[in-house]
Amino acid sequence: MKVKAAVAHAPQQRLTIEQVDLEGPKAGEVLVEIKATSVCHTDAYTLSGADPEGLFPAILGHEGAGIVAEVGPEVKSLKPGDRVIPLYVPECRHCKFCLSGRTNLCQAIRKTQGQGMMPDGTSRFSVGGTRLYHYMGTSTFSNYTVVPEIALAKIREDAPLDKVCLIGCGVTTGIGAVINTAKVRVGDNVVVFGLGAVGLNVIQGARLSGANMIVGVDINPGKKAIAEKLGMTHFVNPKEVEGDLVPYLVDLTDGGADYAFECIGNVNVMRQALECCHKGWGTCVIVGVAGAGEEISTRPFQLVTGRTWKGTAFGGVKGRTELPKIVDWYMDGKIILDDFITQVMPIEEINTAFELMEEGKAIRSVLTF
Ligand code: NAD
Ligand code: AHE
Ligand code: ZN
Repeated sequence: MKVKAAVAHAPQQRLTIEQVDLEGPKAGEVLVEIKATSVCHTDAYTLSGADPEGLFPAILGHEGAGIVAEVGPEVKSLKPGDRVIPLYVPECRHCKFCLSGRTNLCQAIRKTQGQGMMPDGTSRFSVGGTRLYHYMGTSTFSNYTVVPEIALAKIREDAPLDKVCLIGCGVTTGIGAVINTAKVRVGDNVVVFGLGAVGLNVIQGARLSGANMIVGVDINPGKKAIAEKLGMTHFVNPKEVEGDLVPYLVDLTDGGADYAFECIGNVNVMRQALECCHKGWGTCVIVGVAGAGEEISTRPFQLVTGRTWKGTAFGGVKGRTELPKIVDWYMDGKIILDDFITQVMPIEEINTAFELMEEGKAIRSVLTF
């Protein structure tokens, strides 16, 4: 079938809206009509050329929501008309990782997903006979996409797709990082570096967990107001701090953060985030994604003296099992989501959405088809 997609032909080039060929779903696959998608910083990171797994030409996008249009052979859990959120971390419920009870990182299709292919090693997208790569197993910058059944969370029928698309990444990642990965407890002091959709949702998760101090750190003072609405108690602009940021944060939090979250993708900030943690027990959670070849470093003494570095993908959430509950939280008014949507625009304006994100003028732009 012919579909409308935003194609990324090469790194650092504008996306082009094109009519693209999409093959129907094969065994275990599902054709989804994407109704809305938002742009996450990870899309911009891959488009920048910094992603070691970045492949071109590709159809990017991983924060979307849609309706099942057709199911391939052997698909059992979904039917046409079901509302779904695509999952860049699938949940097969059979692999060693799924059965471990220790991680959400299902590995059933990770290899082919990283190669921009469906699990059978081929692509469903092409244009003018040229193969297009899938992206993160989701490729939501297209009005139709083919996704493995194990990478679709079925959600309730009354969920507004132009809102809950954010649950496909930013909202879930931020809240999950706090609740699943860090397991923040009542009274903990939390420091959050980077107040984009991910960091703001860490703030929201920290408030829900009953944190005491919730310190937000961002070089863009325009993020202060929304962060305060979500529960931030103290704002720190590193550009306004005299002297080193780390001792400033350690002082502010009476000895250091119980938990610090890096939500930027900057390896220098990842070091600051670890070193502002409390001696003896503070834990730093890495959420941001850093570019090819970049590495983190610190004095091993920081770890010897009781600080921990850990990381999280998709907030440690098992998507098929847990996303329906997160959608319920939104529908029941337990979590804020609408405030993150700063722009709504047609897919034709997707390049503007990327520009607004880079300029710090958007939290999330939602694109509709
Ligand atoms: P974003 O661009 O919307 O937000 C980043 C924020 O960081 C901005 O407010 C910016 O002003 C701030 N910032 C930039 N440099 C800074 C600095 N030196 N000090 C303080 N603040 C600074 O991005 P986002 O969509 O919220 O994503 C954040 C990061 O999380 C990205 O690296 C993204 O790739 C990653 N991410 C990871 C996961 C995961 O599963 N681990 C999921 C989603 C996003
Ligand atoms: N391709 C990158 C990896 C990027 C990365 O870490 N992605 C996160 C999700 S970011 C969503 O906005 C993730 O899920 N990681 C786990 C995984 O298996 O990819 C690289 O550096 O190679
Ligand atoms: Zn994302």
